[in-house]
Amino acid sequence: LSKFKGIIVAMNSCYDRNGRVDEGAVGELVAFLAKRGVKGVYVGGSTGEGMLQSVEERKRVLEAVMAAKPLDFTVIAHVGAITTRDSVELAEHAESVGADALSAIPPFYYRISEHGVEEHWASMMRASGLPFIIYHIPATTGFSLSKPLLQKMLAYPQTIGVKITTPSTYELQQFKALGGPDFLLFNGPDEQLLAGLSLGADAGIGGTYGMMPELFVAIYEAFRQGRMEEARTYQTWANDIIAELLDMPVYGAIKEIVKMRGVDCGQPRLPLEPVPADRLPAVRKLYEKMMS
Ligand code: NAY
Repeated sequence: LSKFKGIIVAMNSCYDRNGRVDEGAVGELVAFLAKRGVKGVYVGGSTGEGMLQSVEERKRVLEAVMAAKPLDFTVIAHVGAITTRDSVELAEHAESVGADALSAIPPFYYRISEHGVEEHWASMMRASGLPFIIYHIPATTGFSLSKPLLQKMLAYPQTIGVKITTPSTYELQQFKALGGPDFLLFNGPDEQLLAGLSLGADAGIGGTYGMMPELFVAIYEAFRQGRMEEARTYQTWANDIIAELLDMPVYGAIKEIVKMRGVDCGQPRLPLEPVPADRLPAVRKLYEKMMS
């Protein structure tokens, strides 16, 4: 499981001027991140806009990642979709192209029972031999992973972990206790990485990691080596930047900063908002602060 332990970037999807998937830019982004010491990438999640893409587009983004990645670079394919059918197709595809693991949110919009969600996730596991990571993000999906459902999911040997995006580390600690030492907890909120690691997270998956990978690798390494004061200084620095970022359309702003760092991934797909032109100088200032 060591290949999942570290900083994993919830990477952007890249589009050209016409809004089409830009495989070349996806490859450049993977190369940019790999050079900065991150463990791997999480493809097609919230930051990756997977839910705003067709099944074909999601496959193309993943294929571009696989083509560009270095050998020892971990790739987690987010295959969550509103229909089990699409998720199953994406799970089969992810295995066929050599991804290291699957991950999925629960189905959204309809209120699906716990049993229905379990079946949805189990279908993806049955469709591929890949390890599976539950994506728990109740604020956006409206579905909260309960301890009894997690307990049921633990009975599937493919379930290796939970990526947990909740504003409380209590739940993270409780899930870790339930899953045991070999069950992986991935910290979701970037602003809580150090808190999550302190309470048992094994790794972090985050969207702002993509624009400041060095800082998050530094937090992770300092924590692992027991340099807590240093880790706290880095996390505080990251949070000062995130606080400003959250005042803007966040996915659009991440893309603007990634572009300033050299990789043009285009605009986020509507209805996600781009940064309005009059806020671009503020993004530039934030970028300069981040690089200083
Ligand atoms: C994903 O799937 O994109 C992620 O794992 C990223 C998790 C992000 N949460 C959301 C809702 O996008 O990186 C965080 C988040 O953008 C960051 O903590 C700022 O709040």
